[in-house]
Amino acid sequence: MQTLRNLIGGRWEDSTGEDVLTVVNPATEEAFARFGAGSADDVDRAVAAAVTAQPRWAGLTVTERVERLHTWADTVLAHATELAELECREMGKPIGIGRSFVEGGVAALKAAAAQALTYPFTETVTGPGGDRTDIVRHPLGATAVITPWNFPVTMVLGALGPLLAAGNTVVVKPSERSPVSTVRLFELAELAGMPAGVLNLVLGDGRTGAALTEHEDVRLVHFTGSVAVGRQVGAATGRRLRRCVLELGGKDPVVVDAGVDPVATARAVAFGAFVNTGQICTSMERIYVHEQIAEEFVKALVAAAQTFTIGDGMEPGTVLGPLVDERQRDTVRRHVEDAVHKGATVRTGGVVPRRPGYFYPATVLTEVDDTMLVMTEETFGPLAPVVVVPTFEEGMARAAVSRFGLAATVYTDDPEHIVAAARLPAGVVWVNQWQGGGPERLYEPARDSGMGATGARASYDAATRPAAVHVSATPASAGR
Ligand code: TXE
Repeated sequence: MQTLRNLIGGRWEDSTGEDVLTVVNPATEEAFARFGAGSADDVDRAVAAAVTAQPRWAGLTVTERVERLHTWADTVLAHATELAELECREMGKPIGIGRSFVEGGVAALKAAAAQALTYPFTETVTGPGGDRTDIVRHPLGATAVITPWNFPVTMVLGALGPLLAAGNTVVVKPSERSPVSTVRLFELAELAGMPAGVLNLVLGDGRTGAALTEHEDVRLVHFTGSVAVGRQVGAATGRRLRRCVLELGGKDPVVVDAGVDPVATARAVAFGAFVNTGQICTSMERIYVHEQIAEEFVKALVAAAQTFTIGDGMEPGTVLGPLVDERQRDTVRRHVEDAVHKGATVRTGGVVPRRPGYFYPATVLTEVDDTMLVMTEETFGPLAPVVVVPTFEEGMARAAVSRFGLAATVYTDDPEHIVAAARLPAGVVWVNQWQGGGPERLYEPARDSGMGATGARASYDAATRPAAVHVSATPASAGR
């Protein structure tokens, strides 16, 4: 059984917390790693290490910091398969897609590093009388990044790029369900020559996370996770007048218009609903399809769902891995039972397979209505609930009804409908594709799905504090 440790100020050390947590492989239900839950004292020392290391790190030039980030990114890329295998063992993601998401995280880190080279950390504005105003964007200091279990490596790399390139130092607290790949990521950071104390790692659960968000010297918390915990993080940072960036849950709708190719669109929707076993914040969780193509679309969606073969993500043929744990599978099972109880039809899937592991098949539901949990609460599992609508307008109106507002997808070739898509209350709206946009994709989640913009310059604006220094053109010796 592997024992995981914290990295504080460049030293690997055991947590001083009492509780020992274990990491369970969701495909086999076997524990394979353990670690002590980080104590408040561990958190305090990690933040102190970040505070101590920050002036020297900020004292480097942007180019020097960017070079170190590129070296780390290249080291991660060289170990992408190993990281994908660790993620697969700790949360079930099949290694094929796991590797592509690790590569996505590396690309995000490199893109953030590239953006740093053109970001205006200092700019000067000259006034009419020759007065000068220098706008200087200072790093915040020591910051915290708290991540969930669905994309452990990608989430850390995506959050850290702008924070580090801007001259901040970081304490990372990964999910207690998937800490192993993050530990390896930090070992690779050491290998890549990241200076001690710039990157610190404290393992633990919600209590460790809470100690980090409450810490007086943490200047910003970047949190990705549930709405419930996001509210706690927002309250804790708000009370201390510290910044937070919250990327929370979603219940993303898909609206499928008449006139599109029902088979090709069904295959795309199957991918959006089932990849990573539906455990993506921007998974396609509600499907509204125009009645004109509904029958063909549903038939193709069922056929596509049946190609998502279940298995251990380490086996090459696996397309659908297990859910991260029993609790997550129970949520999925509860949503299906509620839907069926209220009149939904299971077209494929819907039955827990008789085998070890927290598996649940790719499931398509029809005769669904908006009173069902599967249409109102975040499922975060491999379900595709389909509602047939008589018009595009009705699909859009129903898609807009949710307490969430993370992302939305619309498939249509009607130019007016493409314009209408932009009005959906979401941080990101994809039209005729899913997940596109890259590092320039500037957005802020709407409604309960989060707070704080990310992407393009917003991530640097969040990672820095602008100060204006106004210099008079009239020398002090000139008398007044
Ligand atoms: O999230 P949590 P979990 C949703 C999804 C999922 C649900 C729960 O619906 O079913 O959230 O998942 C740390 N102060 N998403 O349990 O509980 C915790 O240790 C500070 C959507 O992963 O929010 C972990 O590191 N930190 C989301 C992290 O917060 C605290 C992806 C997330 O845990 C804390 C994941 C506290 N009080 C889940 N309590 C997305 N948008 O992708 C816990 N943590």
